[in-house]
Amino acid sequence: MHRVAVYLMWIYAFTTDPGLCLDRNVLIILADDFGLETPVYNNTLCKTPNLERLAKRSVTFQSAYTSVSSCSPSRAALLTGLPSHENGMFGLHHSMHNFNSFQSVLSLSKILKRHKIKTGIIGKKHVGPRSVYPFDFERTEENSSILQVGRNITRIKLLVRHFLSNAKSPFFLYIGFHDPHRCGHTHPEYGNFCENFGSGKPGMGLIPDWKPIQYDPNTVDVPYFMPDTKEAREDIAAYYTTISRLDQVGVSLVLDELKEAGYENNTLVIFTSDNGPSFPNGRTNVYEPAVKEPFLISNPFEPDSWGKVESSAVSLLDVLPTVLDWFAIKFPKYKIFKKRVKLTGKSLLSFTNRPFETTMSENNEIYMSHNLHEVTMYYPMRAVRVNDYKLIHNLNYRAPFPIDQDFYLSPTFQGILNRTARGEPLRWFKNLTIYYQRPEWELFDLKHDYRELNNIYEKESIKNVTNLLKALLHRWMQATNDPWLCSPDAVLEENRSYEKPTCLPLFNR
Ligand SMILES: [Ca+2]
Repeated sequence: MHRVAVYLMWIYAFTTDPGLCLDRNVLIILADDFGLETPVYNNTLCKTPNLERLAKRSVTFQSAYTSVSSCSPSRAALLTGLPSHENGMFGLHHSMHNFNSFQSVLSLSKILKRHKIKTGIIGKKHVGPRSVYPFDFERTEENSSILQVGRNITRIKLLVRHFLSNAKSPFFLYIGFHDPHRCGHTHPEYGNFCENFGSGKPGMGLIPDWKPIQYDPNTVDVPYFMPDTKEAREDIAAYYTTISRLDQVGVSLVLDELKEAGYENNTLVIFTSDNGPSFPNGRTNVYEPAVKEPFLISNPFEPDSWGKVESSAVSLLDVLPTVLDWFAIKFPKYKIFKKRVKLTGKSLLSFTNRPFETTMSENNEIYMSHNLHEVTMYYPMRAVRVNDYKLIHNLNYRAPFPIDQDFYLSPTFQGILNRTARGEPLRWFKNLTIYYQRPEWELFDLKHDYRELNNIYEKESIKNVTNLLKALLHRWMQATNDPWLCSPDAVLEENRSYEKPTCLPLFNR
């Protein structure tokens, strides 16, 4: 459909209902534990031709960050616009971890349903309770096999087709792929990244729409945060193969279904990942490989913005404001535990509306809030990134940094453990002592130290920068009603005679 025709439809929608934009839809494609291993982000070895195709219709954000590098907390943050410490999803949702968002939280799907926008979720949900995250159409791990709805791309294609054939504008469809999440912990029979699931090899089943791309471990790109060892290279090669499944469905099949159903020209498409890959410095950290995400926004009404590469820093906390802005819905006023909820993210539509302006540069702060991953992994961290500086506050720095079960069993981490035990060279940029034992505060100059190795927190000559970042972080924690506001050396009191939240000292240093 031509752009003029689309605009006429848009104007018509405003004429009939000045409150909402009802002629349009949103499709969110969320990868699981996917980093920047794609030519869209300058890794030319890992082939993702369909993501590149989407990038040609999108604004590509070079500095997009998740607010927390853990599956359930990240998804909850994306769907509520609130950091994990505010929405209550402190760690993983499933099994004995049992984390849930607070009952009073208003999620994106709940808000959209109130406005009669049809909502659908296919694939990995991993958030709860259901009353907070209701969808009209749900095919997730709660009522299906996660491998079937999250990794079997033919099955996903048919589910998308089913949803679209029964939908009419406006709708909101959220597809949560399980690729390229690790698999060795739960389904080792399919390989470390489920790279053999549906491959057609004996006993692996066959996904008709998938043509696996195989990689030679000797020729993969070993990023700086990985050990350059045989086992790590094999891990990366398997990860690449699983990315080929994500690419072939995530962009190709799903977008083809959208086009076939006639919604290509009025659907905002957002592609991103919940958190970075399960590698060292990756998932469960707040270092760059953990929190930096692929992030594409395709606005069908603004073809002039297609192919644009944007350097402004953005957050997955911006997704909810962006979607509400797209539908012209105001964020509802509400409270959690009698505290007013305020969004700290912003709509990103202006990046797609004004292609040749540098926008939002005045608001370039990115915040992160991590608490747990698995229930045993209490390691709260708060971080702020402003321009080239990133400040990390490790609240539980007195304990060693915890390792999750999934990553522990990975060939990469087992290799680090075994080589450490045998006293062999790690061929890694850190060692386990550095990895486990972290100082309370870390400050990095990302421009000159992108590997985040040189902690300049104590550097006198930049004390003004340090103090500014600390003040910004504290202000954000206050604004988002952070229960950890006074940790680790004071107790937050806000009842009895304390009218305002007050930090009372513990004298525990
Ligand atoms: Ca994840």
